Amino acid sequence: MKNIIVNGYALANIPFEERKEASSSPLWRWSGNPLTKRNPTANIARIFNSAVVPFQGGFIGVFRGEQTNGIPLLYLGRSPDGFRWSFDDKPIHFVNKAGQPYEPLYAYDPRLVKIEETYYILWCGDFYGAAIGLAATQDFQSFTRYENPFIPFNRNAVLFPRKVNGKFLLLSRPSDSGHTPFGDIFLSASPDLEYYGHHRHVMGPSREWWESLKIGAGAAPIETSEGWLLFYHGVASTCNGYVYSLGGCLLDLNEPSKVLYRSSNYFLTPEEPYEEKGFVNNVCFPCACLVDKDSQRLALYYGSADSYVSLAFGYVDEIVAYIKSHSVTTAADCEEGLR
Ligand code: BMA
Repeated sequence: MKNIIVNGYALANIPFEERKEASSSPLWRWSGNPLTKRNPTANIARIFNSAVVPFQGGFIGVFRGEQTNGIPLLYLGRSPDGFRWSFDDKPIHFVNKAGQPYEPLYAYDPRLVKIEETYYILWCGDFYGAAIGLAATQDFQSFTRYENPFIPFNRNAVLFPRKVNGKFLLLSRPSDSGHTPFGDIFLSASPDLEYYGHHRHVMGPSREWWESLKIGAGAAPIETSEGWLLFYHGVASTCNGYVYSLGGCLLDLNEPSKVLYRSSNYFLTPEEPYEEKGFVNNVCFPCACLVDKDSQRLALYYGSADSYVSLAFGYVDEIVAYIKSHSVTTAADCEEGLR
């Protein structure tokens, strides 16, 4: 296997468990799944689709808390080891750049990306319809909300962990106002996270059943010498509703709108009881990934059945090798994405 260089954290205390059973996927599930239980606090009925980063020797996360009143909001959670979490009782309080309070009507599917010394939270919230929300924090105590990056409808926003060619890069998935039956991943550039342009198409659904309806970026891309490793969700439509699986691809380092390799197989598809059965059945929804660049160990946090947070593990070099050896791309994947 080619020696792969991974850019990112040296994370000796990454949550990890070695593979216990043989499988054809480069990812395996934690034997203790799911990580969260129902009704973890008085106000929250379920926690799922959530984002985690290393912080001050432990881990901190922004969690989708589906409240008992049915409204999703963002809650902070803290953990010494990435496995055991405690959650705040109250949702995150945001202010805008003028210091005025901003309480989202709803907020879900957060992603969390560290760029230089700032952590950015991205989510789906209300802007006269579902749209992308963005806020910054350095200490997880004060949170400054940016203006809405895009007009509605748009979801699944993820930032790259560094500027590329001098610009912040944001992946997103334009959608509709409901349970969108379509969806491609697009890339947009910004000099300041306020203004976005130079939009490019990255990739759309494929001919594989598990990602034949729509796709959406999952965790923040991981920089490797073989390209940006992106985990994403793929959706299939069945007679009993949507099925959310999880797969991966490698994007060009300098022009990430170009797909280099794309795994034709999913990495995880709903198979375990906590993925197949829950508030919404058959959902594996990745939102965050921790990587130890020295050992190549990777921990992926994904939402299961819209009810729990679950964990999967892998080695970056094995995942990259798997994507390359199972790759099927189309002309639309590989082009610059500008028409
Ligand atoms: C999507 C989002 C996700 C959810 C998924 C399955 O549209 O709302 O938060 O996990 O549907 O219900």
